Amino acid sequence: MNTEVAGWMRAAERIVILTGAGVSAESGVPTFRGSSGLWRQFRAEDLATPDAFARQPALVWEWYLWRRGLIAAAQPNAGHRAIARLEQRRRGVTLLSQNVDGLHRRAGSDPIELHGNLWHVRCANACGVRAHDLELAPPREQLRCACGAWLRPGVVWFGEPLDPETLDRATDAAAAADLLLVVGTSAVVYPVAALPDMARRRGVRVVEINIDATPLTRHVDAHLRGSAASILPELERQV
Ligand code: BJW
Repeated sequence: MNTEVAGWMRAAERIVILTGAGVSAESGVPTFRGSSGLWRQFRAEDLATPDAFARQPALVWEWYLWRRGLIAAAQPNAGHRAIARLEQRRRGVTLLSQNVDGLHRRAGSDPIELHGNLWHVRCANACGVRAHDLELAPPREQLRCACGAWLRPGVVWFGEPLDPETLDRATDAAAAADLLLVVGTSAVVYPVAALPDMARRRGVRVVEINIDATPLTRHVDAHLRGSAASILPELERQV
């Protein structure tokens, strides 16, 4: 099956790769769902919503600062690096990621980040202040914008719209692809979860790489069961 998929990749002019938390799992970054997912320890509704931030900003920041610490200590894995090599070696490869951890960038990729980036902050009061790569740590004053409001993580929470321009770019890329690789995502969080189905209806070949089945599995042209860090380098070597 991997050989057939590698053949599809060689023949494709435009390849889109859509990644989720599973691609960073082997770097030691917890996924969201599943037996060791983040949502098992913390309820998403308690932490990753605008309401939660409005109620308990300090608690939500504590969770994000804890995750920043985990991610800062992690390294991109063989899966991230295989994607970056593919982008460098071939024209027409577009990376879309739901991940906010920045590990694709550290591997040398230039992803379209659909759910934002954990290393970015912006003013929670939308005064216009945005910043990248702030070294944020308690004390709490550092988490305040110059306008006096809280700063917030530059990520997309449940109930918030994705940046329309970013979503349009991702949708256009997926619709125009010859091949869409969907890697390490449970494919349940919308609107991103709708991209593979939209692409398939437009005749794009869809391949899923995941250690488990997902709601997408029965709709794809091929499901490669296994870890992103083992399958992606194997495919990249054959392309
Ligand atoms: C491996 C592996 C290995 C493990 N190798 N694989 C339509 C229907 C129903 C609901 C909705 C709908 N449209 C919108 C909604 C509501 C909601 C939603 O989708 N809810 C569903 C959960 C039901 N969506 C939203 O609220 C979105 N906003 C929106 O639609 O706004 C509309 C609007 C318009 C106008 C005005 C106002 C609103 C926003 C969604 C934002 C998601 N945010 C998060 C948090 C980001 C910040 C943070 O990190 O703290 O994004 S939630 C979380 O889930 C995170 C992820 O990017 C996202 C997806 O998770 P992912 O990546 O798939 O991870 P997991 O853990 O779920 O899966 C890991 C997978 O890897 C598993 O399959 C494993 O098997 C696999 N795996 N190890 C390969 N080694």
